Amino acid sequence: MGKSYPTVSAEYLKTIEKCRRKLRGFIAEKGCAPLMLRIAWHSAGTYDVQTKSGGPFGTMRLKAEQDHNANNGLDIAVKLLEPFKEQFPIISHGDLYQLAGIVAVEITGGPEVPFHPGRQDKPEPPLEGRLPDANKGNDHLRDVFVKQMGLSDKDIVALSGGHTLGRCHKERSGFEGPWTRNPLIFDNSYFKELLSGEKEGLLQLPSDKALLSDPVFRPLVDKYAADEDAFFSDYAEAHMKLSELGFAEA
Ligand code: TBV
Repeated sequence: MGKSYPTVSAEYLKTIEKCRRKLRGFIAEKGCAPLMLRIAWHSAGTYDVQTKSGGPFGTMRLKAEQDHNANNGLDIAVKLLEPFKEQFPIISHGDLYQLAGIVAVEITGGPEVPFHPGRQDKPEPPLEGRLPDANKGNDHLRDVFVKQMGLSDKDIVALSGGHTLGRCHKERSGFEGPWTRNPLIFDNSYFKELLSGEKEGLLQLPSDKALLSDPVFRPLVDKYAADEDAFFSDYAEAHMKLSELGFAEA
């Protein structure tokens, strides 16, 4: 609603498409789709709608932001993407990290998330402490996603399905293990596993389980577990909004 995207040059658009193709091969070959989705999310999720600060503007390139507690391990993602910045220097870090997140979802079997280029990198990292805490419940999730980022309850549940990819690493977050049996496949299995209860070898964080006990979240969990098309459609919309927080506002 009311987004007006910047005009970028024909050369920039062509370079984005080249970079997108190279990213598809690279992310598939390295099996790093989960990490690419996480860097995109931790970049964008720092947006604060009140002060219009933070957001997907390439600041994860700065060591200060990589050193934030929540970002443990994302220095690896920054290093993996640096050769793309060298090969395609006109692409901003902000566009590169968000493009990598969208390609990660696409090549693991998820929906196509629309990508709009033109983010301009910010010089300073956001304040620390804006990303959610996995040990907290639904009030906290709403404080971060709705009050701070300006997203909706539906976006919270849809985006939580991003945990269909990847796993927790003891040395990064203190938690250990994947959410689903195929952490390199993007599907609706996160919701199915959540509903069918805890199992040997799979993980549910306190914040994952909290989705089950909320009167607004729970019906969406049920719906996404039963209807993958509905999940993909809401996920694609929510991911696009996330990737454009603070970008091209009217
Ligand atoms: C990793 C946290 C996408 N998310 C991840 C870890 C943790 C959380 C493990 C890090 C590690 O040890 O390597 C602890 N889960 C949370 C938090 C909450 C939660 C903080 C709080 C309520 N996650 C996410 C969104 C998206 C993701 C919006 C993307 C759209 N996160 C994500 C992936 C991976 C993590 C793909 O946040 C795997 C990375 C909505 C990898 O395998 O390396 C869940 C939500 O519920 C809050």
